[in-house]
Amino acid sequence: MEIIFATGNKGKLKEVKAIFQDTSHKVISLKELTVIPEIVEDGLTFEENARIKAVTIYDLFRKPVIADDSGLSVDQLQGAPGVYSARYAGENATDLDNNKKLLRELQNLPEPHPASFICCAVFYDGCTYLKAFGEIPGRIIGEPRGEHGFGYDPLFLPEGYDKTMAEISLDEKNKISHRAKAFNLLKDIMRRDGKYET
Ligand code: ITT
Repeated sequence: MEIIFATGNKGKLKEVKAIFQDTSHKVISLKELTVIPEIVEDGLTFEENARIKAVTIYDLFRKPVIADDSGLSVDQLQGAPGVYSARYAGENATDLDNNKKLLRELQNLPEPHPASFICCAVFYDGCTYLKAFGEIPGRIIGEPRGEHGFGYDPLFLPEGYDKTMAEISLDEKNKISHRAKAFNLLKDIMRRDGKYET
């Protein structure tokens, strides 16, 4: 079965393609489709936004869709940037802009800066809606380290690790990350649901 992954984020796409590699599903991205639609992510929770992405893309292409909404939740910032993680430093913010803003917000607060990455992954095919969550605890460090991954990875030290999420390989990230947990669980739920061979 071909499944559209409703994302414009190249980093997510690499991770999720690898997670679905051991299934009979072929994950295709929005970029491989002819039209790249604008999706208005105006939900207040990760699940609402993931569902908006999946339903919008299903309505356009009428093919099974997976989507995720994810972000960083920092304890000392009362859960921010949260669902606004992608646009923390403004509407067209780059990863670098967002990372700089995060460091500015934390600079006068005492260390450590506990935080978690959170992901809600969903599947929708016009009749069945399935969802799964994943989370990874860690902390934010004072300066970026590493070249892999995307987003806040260079600033995030997973609990029990001495390397940031940007210093580990994609394979290693896919063993521990919020997204890997959510999509592996989603795969299990899809299998249990019976309709979808994984
Ligand atoms: P799509 O909506 O097109 O999937 P997006 O980047 O806008 O792409 P989100 O709305 O889910 O995705 O926002 C997630 C943001 O949270 C992302 O841009 C990063 O800033 C941050 N984030 C989420 N998962 C991350 C990860 O694994 N590593 C680093 N940062 C992450």
